[in-house]
Order: sequence, then structure tokens, then C-alpha cells
Amino acid sequence: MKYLLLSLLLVASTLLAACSKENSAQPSAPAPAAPRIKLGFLVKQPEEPWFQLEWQFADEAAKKLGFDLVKIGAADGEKVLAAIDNLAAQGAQGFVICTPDVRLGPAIAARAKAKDLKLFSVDDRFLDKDGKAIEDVHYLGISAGKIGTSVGVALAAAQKKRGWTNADTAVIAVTYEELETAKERTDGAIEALKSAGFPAERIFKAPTPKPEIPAALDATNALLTQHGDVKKWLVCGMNDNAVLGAVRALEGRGFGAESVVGIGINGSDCIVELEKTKPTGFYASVLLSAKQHGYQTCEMLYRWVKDGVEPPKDTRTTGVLIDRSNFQKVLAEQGIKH
Ligand code: FCA
Repeated sequence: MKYLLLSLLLVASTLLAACSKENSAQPSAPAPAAPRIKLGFLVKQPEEPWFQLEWQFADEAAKKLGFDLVKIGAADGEKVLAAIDNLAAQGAQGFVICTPDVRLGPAIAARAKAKDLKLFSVDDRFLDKDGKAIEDVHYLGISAGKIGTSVGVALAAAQKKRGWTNADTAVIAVTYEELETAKERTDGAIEALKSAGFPAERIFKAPTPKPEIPAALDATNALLTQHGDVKKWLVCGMNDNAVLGAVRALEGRGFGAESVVGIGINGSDCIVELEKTKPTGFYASVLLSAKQHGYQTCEMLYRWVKDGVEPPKDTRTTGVLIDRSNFQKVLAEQGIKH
């Protein structure tokens, strides 16, 4: 009996050993999945439709490519730095940012480096302490000069089409020259108007302290008090909100669609305006490619983190003119839901 038990035990242990040998010969179990990539997207004005649209496309990229996206509104330097710390604490690997102040560039770059986060700037390019663009920080922005030029060309064409004389007409350029991309836009528009033969002395700048409707409205009002003799106005600005502020100020003084042509930039912040049954002085806008600014920036950052593919240092995007006749069609084509 004793021997029988012993030999049974022996057989069982040999079998077990064979089994485990067989197991170890099997292909090894898959390695634990790499943690999901997490990326941040910080914007300076989360209330502006343009930035909401960028986020919408960033969300699409996250869904399609399979990473986690953390969207943060950061309206000042303190919030930006806190957001970077927060992203690092959450285990993120990088972030896209439209900074609230381009002079924060060196501080943002230093903090990102210290926290080992990859950095990609969008829309507003970082400046160094001497006010020069930081070319080392990856950037995607609009071809601001060219887009500004297209606004100026369209304003000149609209003036011609309406038969408004130079003597009756003047230009308001709502400027925000602290920001390179903004200055290039309004400079481009002004140059194009001059090239089309518009007199330089009838082009007036209304500097705004912030790229927001109320500030642009105040800046325009201050200008209008000095030019009571002008009958027709052409308006340009750094973006839709700058032009919308001017259009509202002009309405306050009795100038409507019959005596104002305003052309914005963004195309995202004027949809409600173009949908109004009665046309206003806000005539058209250059619709920018929010998909490139939201989706493509995230995709480039994701590939950089995941596969080590460094994005180009400087990418520029274009725009397309929209007005009441085509905006619905163009928005639909570009996948912009409203
Ligand atoms: C800047 C402006 C935005 C948008 C963007 C492309 O950040 O403030 O409104 O025009 O550039």
C-alpha cells in the first residue's frame, strides 16, 4: 500500500512537471498594456467659439487615435503654470497651448521641460525676453499676413461693388499689435487696401486692449467721436470679435448694413451674426481651419509622444472667405457643427 501511494505520488508529480514545462513552452502571455497616452489642450479664452471649435476637433483626435484629452481654460500665467503642474501630476506626456500672453513663452517652456512634458504651441507664438519669436517651440498658426491681405482685397472689392467713393468712405482697423499674429493680420489688410488705391490718411486704427467684443466696441466708439463726417465704413480686425465690436459701435451711431462692410477672421465667432434674418454691417469672414488647429496639433503631439516623430517646427494654415451666400455650405463641408 505504501509503495502504491508513493508510486502514485511520483506519477502525479511527473505529470505536473510535464504540464508546467508545456506551459512554459507556450508563447509568453502579452505584456501589460502600455498606459494610455494623456495630452492637455490649454486655451486662453475658453468662452470664444474659435477655441471651443479647436477643442471639438481635439476631442475628435482623442477619440480616433485613442488617447485621453484634458481640456483646460487658462486665462493668465498663474493658471497656465498650475495647469502644467496638474497635467504632470495626472501623468500626461504633453500639451498643446494657446497662451494667454506670448511673453509667458520662456516660463511655459521651462515648466514643461522641468515636468518632462512635450510642448506644442498653437495660434499665438511664444516670444522670448527680447520680444523675438521662440523658434525652438513647435508651432502651428495661421498665415496671418496672407489672410489679412485677403480681408483687405475683399473690403476693396466690396467698396467698389457698392460704388462708395474714397471721399465718403473710411476704414477702421481694430488692432491688437502686442500680438504678432494679430498685427500681421491688420497690417496685411491695410496694405491691401492701400494697394487697391485706398488713401492711407482715411485708414484709422482703433487699438483694443483685449481681443474681445466689449473692448473693441469701446475702442471704436473712441475713434468714431473724432470722425463724424464719414458716411461709409469698411472694417477689419484681428478676428471676428474685434470686427463685431466695431460693428456694434457703428450700429449705436446709426450705421447699419447699408453703410458698413465689416470682414472678420476665424469664421467661427460670427455664425450667429450671419444667421440673423436681417443683414448687419458684419459682411463676411475668413474661416480658418479649426480642424488643423485642433485635430492636427493633437495628432502631431500624439505621434511625437508615442513614436518619437518630431513635428515640424512651424506650420501655417490658410482660410476661406465666407459670407451669407456660402457660409452654411462651407461650414458643413468642414464638419463644423453649430
Ligand atoms: C488668436 C486669436 C483667435 C484666433 C486664433 C487663430 O489666438 O485670438 O481668435 O484668431 O489666433
